Amino acid sequence: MEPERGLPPARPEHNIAMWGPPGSGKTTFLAALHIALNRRQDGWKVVGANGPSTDALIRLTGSLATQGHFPAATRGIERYRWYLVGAAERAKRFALRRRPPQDVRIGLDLLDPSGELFDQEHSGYAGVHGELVDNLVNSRGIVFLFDPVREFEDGDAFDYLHGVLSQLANRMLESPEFADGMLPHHVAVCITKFDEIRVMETAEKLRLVTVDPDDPLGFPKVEEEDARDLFRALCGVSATGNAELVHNTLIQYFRPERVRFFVTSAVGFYVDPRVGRFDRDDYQNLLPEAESSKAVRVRGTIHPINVVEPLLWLGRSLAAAHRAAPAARAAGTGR
Ligand SMILES: Nc1nc2c(ncn2[C@@H]2O[C@H](COP(=O)(O)OP(=O)(O)OP(=O)(O)O)[C@@H](O)[C@H]2O)c(=O)[nH]1
Ligand SMILES: [Mg+2]
Repeated sequence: MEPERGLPPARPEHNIAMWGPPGSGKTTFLAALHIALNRRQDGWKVVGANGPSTDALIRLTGSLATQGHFPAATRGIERYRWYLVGAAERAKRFALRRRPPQDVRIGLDLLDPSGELFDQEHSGYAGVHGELVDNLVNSRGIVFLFDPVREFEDGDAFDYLHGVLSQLANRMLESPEFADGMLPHHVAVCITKFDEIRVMETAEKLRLVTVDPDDPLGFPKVEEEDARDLFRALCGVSATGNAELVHNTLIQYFRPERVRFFVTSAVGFYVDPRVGRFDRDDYQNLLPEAESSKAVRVRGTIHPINVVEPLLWLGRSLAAAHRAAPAARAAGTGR
């Protein structure tokens, strides 16, 4: 999308769909976005494009960050129209063009479906499942959430991927954008819940964990170029072994250069205010809601990890693909 001036239209142009099994962290990821942007302090912010989307942003953020509550399971499909607004290169633009500074806006039309809708048992085009497939056909960006904790226990990520993906491919068969047999979407594959002990330990065993010396909190991280290796390793230890198929299936359907991997956590690691930085012996940011309860709540302040990056990458990639489209059509490549 081109950077816009003045009031943004009520409908951001780039449809981005969240994709992942129930409980993989789709809604929490979105709920963490405001805080994630706030902590970066680089001028980017999230702004609702209309009243209901603004209300949802306030509600999701407040519930997670202030009250420490995780969102309830999503019912049907939620839609949030938000803008990422950045103040990039203000001074330079102003000096060069002698006109008022211009914000950079990335429109996100976000679909947050219930993970249940990706279940094969819902297959068929009727009802909300059909709407989900329609929405994927119309979106060009996908945030694909892979929950390693669910994979350790249930190992069903592949089941939640291949049924819907087959339907998506089937629906796009006649589209010129599918001419080379690859779907046109950009896919940000997000490994969620990096803060969980088993996920961290897997990354450590593979020696993929580093610490940025400039990070005042000393948080462990996995470099972007290593994220795919961690993904494959986590797929390899899934309960059914089927997750190994997930990586290959993604690469089979989507252009490899349009798939990027991110290691993420919506809540991040716990930081004891008295210590002020990451503590290897006490980093879990979840607490049981009540004694002997399976439900959890957030323990301390949230420090989202790689929540902004996938959305910025998708927003920028879709804007670039959109700009390149007329030239590609003129050259006869159809994209
Ligand atoms: N450790 C950890 N747990 C998380 C994180 N994000 C979410 N969770 C856990 O995952 C649960 C489900 O998160 P949701 O965001 O509701 O997942 P969803 O994918 O939207 O689920 P559906 O709406 O049912 O499809 C939460 O209740 C938390 O227990 C995270 O960053 N770290
Ligand atoms: Mg949800």
